[in-house]
Amino acid sequence: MPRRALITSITGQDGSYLAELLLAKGYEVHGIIRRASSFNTGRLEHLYHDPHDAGARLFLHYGDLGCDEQLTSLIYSVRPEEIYHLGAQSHVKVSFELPQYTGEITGLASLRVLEAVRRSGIRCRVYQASSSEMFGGTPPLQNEESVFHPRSPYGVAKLYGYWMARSYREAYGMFVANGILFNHESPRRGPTFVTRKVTRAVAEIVAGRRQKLYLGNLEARRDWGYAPEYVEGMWRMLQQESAEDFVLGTGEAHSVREMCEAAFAYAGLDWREHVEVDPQYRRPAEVDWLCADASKARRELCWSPAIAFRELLQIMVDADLESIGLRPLGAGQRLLERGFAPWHRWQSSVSAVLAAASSAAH
Ligand code: NAP
Ligand code: G4F
Repeated sequence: MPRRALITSITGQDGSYLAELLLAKGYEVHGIIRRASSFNTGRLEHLYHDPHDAGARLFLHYGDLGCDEQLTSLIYSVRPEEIYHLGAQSHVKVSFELPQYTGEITGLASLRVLEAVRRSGIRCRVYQASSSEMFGGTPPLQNEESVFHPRSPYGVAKLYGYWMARSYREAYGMFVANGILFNHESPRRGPTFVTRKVTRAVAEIVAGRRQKLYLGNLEARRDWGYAPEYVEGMWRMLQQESAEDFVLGTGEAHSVREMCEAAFAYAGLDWREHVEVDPQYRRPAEVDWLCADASKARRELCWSPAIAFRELLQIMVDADLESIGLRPLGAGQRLLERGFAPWHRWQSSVSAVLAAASSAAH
């Protein structure tokens, strides 16, 4: 029998990569998607087979994080051995506009998952998608022992989920691991997060479709890594003997300004000619500087990311150029081909990349 996993919100950046990783490892994967009036499964299309096909191992189920009916019934019917709770309203700026909704979907939904598992009596391992946003105003380097000081409704909601995970671990002996992940990006990153906003703009400027890109705070510093490597870390957390919390990040931070400079320069452009500041993209409270100390993950999970900041941007710019019909500049593509075996980007498997990243970490 294949091992079974349930991913809440399989349609997101991480959900889609994780589904791919688990399928490559032989799992049967069940994912929750929410009903939408247009397709929201673009990140999964290359993986999906008709469930009637013999050998189908990916199954999608409608559900919403605002309500536990589907969670409970899936946990009973699927009886997963591992649950990856990834679903969230994950945009920090949006959380200031929708604080109550964010509390409901990003915070309380974690409790819904944990409580559904507890009531089912099924023994399964749970991954809680915690965030470096919980550190907020705490100066770097941040690790598992650092003080939390969230600076947004999103950060506060994530902190609620984090403590619920710990509480269920301590009160009921459940296997619940918090992955405290720093920013991780990819060609599948949502287009309103800053890296993807920049790499898409670079591609469109190269194509002559636009001239300007409007951003908010250029001085904030983030620790940006490559998403497929982070889903490998999530999986490793659930393979440990006991449940613990782990920080994942590269240990290198850059400002939004430096990120623009590097992404535009890769395409032979001067960012200063194209980027303008628009205060509407600023947040009521900013998180100034996040930078991970991931030494515990290195030591105990043998996890260390191979893709660095500039390489990440090269991968993303190449993918965005290709997605609008231009020829990729090639460094991002070559990097993955050379270091990580065949890379097929947006529409197809990254399993080979993950396999190579995993063996590189050992
Ligand atoms: P993402 O791309 O924004 O994906 C979020 C997922 O949640 C999507 O599948 C989305 O569905 C789903 N969702 C949102 N509201 C829902 C609802 N009411 N009911 C059901 N599903 C709902 O996020 P991500 O970057 O993959 O991140 C995955 C998790 O890790 C999130 O919890 C995020 O907060 C956390 N995290 C991310 C990072 C990072 O840098 N990426 C770092 C730390 C923690 P649709 O596709 O239909 O919108
Ligand atoms: O790309 P961002 O929106 O990501 P942010 O706020 O760091 O949150 C992401 O990472 C968290 C982990 O630390 C996750 F938990 C969360 O779910 C999400 O994935 O913004 C990064 C920085 C911020 O300082 C922001 O103020 O970029 C700055 N920024 C400047 N101009 C902008 C913009 N961010 C966005 N989204 N759009 C702008 O125009």
